[in-house]
Amino acid sequence: MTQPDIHLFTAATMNGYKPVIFLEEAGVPYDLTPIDFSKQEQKAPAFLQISPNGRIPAIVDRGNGDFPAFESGAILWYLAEKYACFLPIDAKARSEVLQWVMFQMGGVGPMMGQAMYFQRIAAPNGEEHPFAINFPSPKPIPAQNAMPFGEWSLVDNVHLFMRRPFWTVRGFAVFGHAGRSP
Ligand SMILES: N[C@@H](CCC(=O)N[C@@H](CS)C(=O)NCC(=O)O)C(=O)O
Repeated sequence: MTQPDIHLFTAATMNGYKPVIFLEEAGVPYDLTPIDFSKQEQKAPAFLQISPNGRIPAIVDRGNGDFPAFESGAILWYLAEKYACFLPIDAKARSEVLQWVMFQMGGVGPMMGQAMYFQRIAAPNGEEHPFAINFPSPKPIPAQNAMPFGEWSLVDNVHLFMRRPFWTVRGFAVFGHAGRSP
């Protein structure tokens, strides 16, 4: 039996869901290796060849010379181009989607990750730092300032950005984070 092109390395986390959502929504075959953080599998030398930052998600595209990709936003972008879906072709529409993917990657994701670390890991372990805990965490964006269609506001209305006509890699990038607050 032929193997699917995409082999995914992931775990059940907010970033880990992103390529899974893409692959399921696109209906393309893939297989996956679950990465067990408790065993530090994300830092194993073989995995670092695929994901140099030692984090999930990552993919290997067997259909493209075993091309490796890490960083969830870059993976979504790569998959969108490979399968020609969930990323508009028109330059302005495409840029608009990618602006929000970048916003998620550079803002929402890291800020929520850091907030969660200080609130849920450091504090219960005796490292309670109010300065870090009170550092501004991502706030809902007023709908009128969000998407032209009111499609997406950060955490206050998950189902709006999921509406099918607007379902692109932008939605896949924010889905895992949108329903949670640090
Ligand atoms: N910017 C990266 C973040 C990836 C990331 O933080 N992954 C976490 C899980 S959500 C991870 O692998 N953590 C394990 C570790 O840091 O050792 C992306 O979007 O792919």
